[in-house]
Amino acid sequence: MRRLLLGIFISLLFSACDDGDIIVTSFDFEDSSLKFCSGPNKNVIYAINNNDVYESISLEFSNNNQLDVDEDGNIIPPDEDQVSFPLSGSNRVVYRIYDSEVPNDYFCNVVPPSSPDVIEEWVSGTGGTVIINTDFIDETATSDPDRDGLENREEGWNSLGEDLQDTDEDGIPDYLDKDDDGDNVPTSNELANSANDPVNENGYRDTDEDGIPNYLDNDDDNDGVLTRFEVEEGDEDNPAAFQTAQGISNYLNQEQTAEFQHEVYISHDITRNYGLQILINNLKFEKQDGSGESIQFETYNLGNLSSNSVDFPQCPGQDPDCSDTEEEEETTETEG
Ligand SMILES: [Ca+2]
Ligand SMILES: [Ca+2]
Ligand SMILES: [Ca+2]
Ligand SMILES: [Ca+2]
Repeated sequence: MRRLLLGIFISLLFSACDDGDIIVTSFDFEDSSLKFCSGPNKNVIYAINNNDVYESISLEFSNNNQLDVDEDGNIIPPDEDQVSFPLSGSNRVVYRIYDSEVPNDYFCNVVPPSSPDVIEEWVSGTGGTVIINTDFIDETATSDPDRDGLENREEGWNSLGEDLQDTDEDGIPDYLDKDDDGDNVPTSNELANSANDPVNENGYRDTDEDGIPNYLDNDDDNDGVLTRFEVEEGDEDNPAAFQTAQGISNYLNQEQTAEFQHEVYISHDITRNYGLQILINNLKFEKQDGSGESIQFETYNLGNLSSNSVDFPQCPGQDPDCSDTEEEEETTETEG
């Protein structure tokens, strides 16, 4: 409501109100988080309010715009920090008041629902611009975007994104790297102390007691053979599976020094969480009852939409098998 009133004041102060009377309508969506759905002909970002009054606000936009939708119907966050597109015939903001409760699946139905009835409707005119600001929401001290069991603050993260810790120097900072020491044993498997191995001062497994925890140690048993090479040919990405002595993997056994050199790396792909802030500049709502009434906002904050568990591919710098050109070639082959 505060935003709406501010918008009205701005309109009164800075623009000539020659479009008719201004009516204060409830636009109170402050407690609603935005939702998204993809319908047969359009995409809709919307909020529904069933408290006090039955109302909705929705941004409808065509399927051919700058926002892409994946096969599961989720918005793919744009690569750019900000994208914008104009409000026009197929891109519009609609505010409605209804005669009864609005169901959660009201939008994006193939067959439009017969109830509730719309008793008041405001639709955006032309001239407005949709602004979408995208940012990660897993860039906080206590997030764990690589899901290795360590929070960002334990992996050398900082809010400036400068001088980030990258233990294995593969170009992927530790807070996004699920194998921090690049030894092909995931960090999540190197923290736990399944045997009665020694631990370092922070309680993390430190098999060779050199003070470097296994998840940051590329030679866990300190036998001079890198963990990633204590494997069998054909099973290069699984050091844990290579056991020539009973019950203990060679990479944790100082007595076993069989070595097989290779250039295989485990997948470093992760998923990340994004927040999309939706703003409308120069939004002009026109009441759809022929009265000519309108409301103008210089900047209307529609709200925030989150997009979670979005695929985030990563390639270790040393890995010859997943460079960008390789991926493009593979894509072309699949399509051809
Ligand atoms: Ca790294
Ligand atoms: Ca990590
Ligand atoms: Ca590791
Ligand atoms: Ca070793």
